[in-house]
Amino acid sequence: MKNKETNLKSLFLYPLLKAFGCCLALVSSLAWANLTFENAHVRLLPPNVKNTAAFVSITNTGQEGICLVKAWGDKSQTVEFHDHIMQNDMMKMVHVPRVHIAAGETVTLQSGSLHLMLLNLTEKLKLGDSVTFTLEDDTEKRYTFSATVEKVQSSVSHGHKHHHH
Ligand SMILES: [Cu+2]
Repeated sequence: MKNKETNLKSLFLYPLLKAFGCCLALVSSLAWANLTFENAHVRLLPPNVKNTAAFVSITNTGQEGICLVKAWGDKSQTVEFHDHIMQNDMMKMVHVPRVHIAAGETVTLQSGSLHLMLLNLTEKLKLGDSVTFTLEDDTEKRYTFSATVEKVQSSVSHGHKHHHH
């Protein structure tokens, strides 16, 4: 009799535990960081140029802010976040160590502003080529997107010299 009772209990308990476990998983997946990428493209430059830039709109569709700290690409040795600042009346590119994207916010990487810098290209990029990028946040979660090589008009065309450090 006692055994039967225990079995009955565990029969009821088991689905309850399962449901509870599912609930937990659902809650944590809602809190998961997520980014979406739109309009990703890489600037086409003459084949002898070893560095170029990539642009993309990044939207944080999660419920928490995301802080991007690392970037890689499959067509260059190094990928860095860069921004343009005015220094001594000159437009200058600077390395940005972290890019923060608040929950629900879109950060647009564009010509003349924040961008991904591809340093030391490992192959010659042609129009229409695809470059795959991986970004990593400060919790080591990774996000991947692809960008197409396109002709991009420079928005820094009002007489400022483009100095690379
Ligand atoms: Cu740059």
